[in-house]
Amino acid sequence: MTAPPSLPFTRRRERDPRLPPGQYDVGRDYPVLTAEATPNIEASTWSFRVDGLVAAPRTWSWDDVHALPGETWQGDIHCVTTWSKLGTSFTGVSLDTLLAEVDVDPAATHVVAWSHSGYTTNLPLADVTGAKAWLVWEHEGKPLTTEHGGPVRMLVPHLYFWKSAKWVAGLRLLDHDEPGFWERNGYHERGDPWREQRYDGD
Ligand SMILES: Nc1nc2c(c(=O)[nH]1)N[C@H]1C(S)=C(S)[C@@H](COP(=O)(O)O)O[C@H]1N2
Ligand SMILES: [Mo]
Repeated sequence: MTAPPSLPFTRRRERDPRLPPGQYDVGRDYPVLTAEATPNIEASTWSFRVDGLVAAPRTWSWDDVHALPGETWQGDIHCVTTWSKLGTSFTGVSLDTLLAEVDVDPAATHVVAWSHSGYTTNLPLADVTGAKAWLVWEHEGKPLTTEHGGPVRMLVPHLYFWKSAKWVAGLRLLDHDEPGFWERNGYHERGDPWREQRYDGD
């Protein structure tokens, strides 16, 4: 018996293992997705507040967050509308660093992030601690543009990108879950792209 001829032309190109199910590589593009009107916030007036279940609320200015140890994150981001941007980077400060400066009540289980523009999104506290979430002001070495959330946005890259609030203004610590803007409009409470948690009930 002779071996059957190999048919290399029938081999499918392998899917990039960095792509979660149902996602495609958007390439160099970086789409803008904004539900509200894009606000114009100056770095000099931007602030970030942590309140709710903390011993005392705390507010940081642009200069305050820049005085903290900075970090550059490299990896992939995934939008629920199915584009992913692979191998990108953002620079800012870890939420661990900020939360270490407030006394978090052990009863806190969830957070709501809100934006200067009124957008909100909810997350389990465990999804914004343990080196998983940042406040960022640079994208690929350049200042974050206004349409992408500048001067400062959240970055929670292990969840769908709607959890990464642009023009972020604060984080409220809660002892219960409280749906944010998209979560009240049919999107999943957690939004793990590897489990394809796009919509409520997925
Ligand atoms: N304030 C605010 N943040 C937001 C959004 C928004 O509409 N408003 N959209 C979310 C969604 S759905 C995505 S995919 C990303 C888009 O970020 P980009 O416009 O920088 O690509 O921001 C998230 N953060
Ligand atoms: Mo999105």
